[in-house]
Amino acid sequence: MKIKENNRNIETALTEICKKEISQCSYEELYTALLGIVEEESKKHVSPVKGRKLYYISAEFLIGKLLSNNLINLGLYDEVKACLEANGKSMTELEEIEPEPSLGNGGLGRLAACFLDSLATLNLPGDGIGLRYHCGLFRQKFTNQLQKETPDFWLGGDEWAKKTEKTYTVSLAGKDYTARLYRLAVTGYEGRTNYLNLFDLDTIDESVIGDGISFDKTDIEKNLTLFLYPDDSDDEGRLLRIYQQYLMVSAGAQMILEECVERGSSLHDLYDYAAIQINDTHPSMVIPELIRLLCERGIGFEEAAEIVTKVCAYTNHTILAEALEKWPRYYLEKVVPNLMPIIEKLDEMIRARTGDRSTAIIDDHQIVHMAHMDIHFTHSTNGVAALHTEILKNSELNHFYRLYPEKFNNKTNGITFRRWLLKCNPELTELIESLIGSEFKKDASKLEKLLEFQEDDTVLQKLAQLKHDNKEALAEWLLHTQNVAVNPDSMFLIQSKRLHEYKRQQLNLLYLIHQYCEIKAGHTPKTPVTVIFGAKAAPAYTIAKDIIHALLALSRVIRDDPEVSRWMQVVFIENYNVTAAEKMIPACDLSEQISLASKEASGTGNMKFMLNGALTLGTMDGANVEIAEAVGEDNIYIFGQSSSQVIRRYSHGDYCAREWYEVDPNIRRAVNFLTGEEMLAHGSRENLERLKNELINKDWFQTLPDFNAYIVRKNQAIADYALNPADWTRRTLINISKAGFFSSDRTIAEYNEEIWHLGE
Ligand code: 26Q
Repeated sequence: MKIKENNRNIETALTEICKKEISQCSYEELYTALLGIVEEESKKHVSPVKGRKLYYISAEFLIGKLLSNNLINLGLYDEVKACLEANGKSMTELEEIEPEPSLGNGGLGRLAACFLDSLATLNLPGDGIGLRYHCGLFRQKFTNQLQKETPDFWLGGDEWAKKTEKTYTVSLAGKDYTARLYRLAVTGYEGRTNYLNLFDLDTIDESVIGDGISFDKTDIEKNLTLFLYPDDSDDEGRLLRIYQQYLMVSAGAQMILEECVERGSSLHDLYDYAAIQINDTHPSMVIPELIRLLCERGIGFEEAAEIVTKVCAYTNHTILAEALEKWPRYYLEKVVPNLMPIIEKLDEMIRARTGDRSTAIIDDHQIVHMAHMDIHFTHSTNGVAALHTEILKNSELNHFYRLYPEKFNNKTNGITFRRWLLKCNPELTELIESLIGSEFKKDASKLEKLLEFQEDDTVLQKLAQLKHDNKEALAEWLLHTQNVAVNPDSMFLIQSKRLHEYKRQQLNLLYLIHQYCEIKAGHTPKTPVTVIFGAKAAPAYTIAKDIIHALLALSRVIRDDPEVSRWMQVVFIENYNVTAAEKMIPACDLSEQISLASKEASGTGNMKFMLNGALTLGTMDGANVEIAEAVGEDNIYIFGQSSSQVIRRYSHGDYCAREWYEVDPNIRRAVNFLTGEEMLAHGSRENLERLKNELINKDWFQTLPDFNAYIVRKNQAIADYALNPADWTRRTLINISKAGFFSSDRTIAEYNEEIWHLGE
């Protein structure tokens, strides 16, 4: 279908493909037809690779729905939308047909998706390599105020990722399996087309899934790519993770070498053809695998290790000890017997290089540390926000930093403005364009031009109206998808992200209980608020699930109490995903980024909310620090302990939650409420008691010391919003205008200049 060249418009193309009038077509037919049109159009932007090409290997790519995004990037969106509307069809309804690809979990996966968009937009040759999970991350359902996991069968029907004839043999536990390549075109905004390469086995059998998301974990021929991060609370689950990882890296490494050889590489010069970015430790086995493949092709071990070190770079996304992958040696001996001798040799090389056992690849307890292998055998280790990189250098990875100061660098995360502004907030995009032109779409720093309009009442009024419209749209979506009615005239406070104790949804919970008690005592807030959560908890993460339970129970307590519900409503969105985020973010007034300082490596939701005109209530953590610097202290609400205070408290080991509980009546009242009669009327005693005990006896993420500061700051934000709305809007304008730095185009340009050197 050659649309532009043949001068045929979308209308003719659609009618021709569907063989009937558009008004007579079902949405399914239109979706299929448009998918074909996008495919043809994106092929036109494929161009041969010269010089170095990037391979971004990641266990997750949280790409979101693709139709509208691709149409925007190809410059077809407006035409398609107008054409549909002229024929009585709605773009919104069409979008609902598309299942959301379930290929990621949270930040790290979404970042990978933003990066693919920016690479293609900046005309850089860069592909993704990952896995084609059949059910991906679970679908979240709430029953009796508890999270239940069900499989998300997102595949089937028309798919963006096309099956290819390319296969690679991968040996798992000594047995050969055939990995098949699926390819998904990644369109750039007025840029080139790259690919996301996803591997799968032909033998996967969805019928082995039993109750919920349970399945026989041992039958890898049938289950290997069924789910993303299968439950790793037992040995079998952990082994399955390693099987998955090796399928991805072995097939990926073979594909990379094949492509480079086809383009003329002798493999000795691999560096001139490939740059490989290892997205956290999940793809770390690509290092020994590439060495193995190079040796098989006649290169000596030492040279192979050198080539791989030059080609590969590693990104660290977390400092939480439990997320740093380390595997007992016997796991690897079982799953990847071919790699173990190579990992041993690498370990020996490091023993010869340094006597510091804390940087060993295989430690004295026969545990293999994936991150250690990454740092030793790549040329670059980067953190994802300035503070995070400093913490890596000065504490978490200090011994490595001393060995290789030149390897450490920072790349503050970013988000693609195409999805997180153009796609999710077309009204704001239009307003910005009417004020400063369209350059900001490809050069985000141009948003600063908006500062000129700080005192322009007409602009501020338009901005306020637009926020209100977006809140009405979210209210309608909530009614339609979640069956809850919310008041768009209230202030919208949103905390949406994975459920984890370090992100401290429990701090928000305690605040809400506090407010409930205050309202009951006659102290009403300055304006009604709607507090919206979106979060999935890992299936085996008990306390995280208890926090969800408590929030759902509290939501009912409030709903059933007219005295309180006039002022406060709590909504927990079921199955939070990219699609939900696109509805929520443009409607937010106050963005909650309240992780314990030092724990959130960067955060990227914080950037999305800022770009869409929310103010941030946050701790000095991750990229919040850089957001605060960009907007200035008057335009953000910061509270809580600093990262150095937190780190000190951990190192002294002298934090005692119970002491805080015992001396502070506010804390005691809120924590005790968890198992009071109101909550027990809607929640389960077992879950609520467990959470209460956790807070009093452990509180590993120091919720209680930040509690009072959080209350004060949050109530200040609510009062400012209520009492001085014009000034609030002015401050949201400042946030939007300062969001340019957080474009993933800037991040990718930095990776390219300092790590990849693509196309050279
Ligand atoms: C590791 C071992 C065993 C089981 C699971 C894991 C595991 C799985 C997923 C460890 C980490 C992840 C995902 C991490 C993640 O999403 N990190 C986020 O990355 C974002 C992008 O850089 C940052 O903005 C967030 O701050 C960070 O939390």
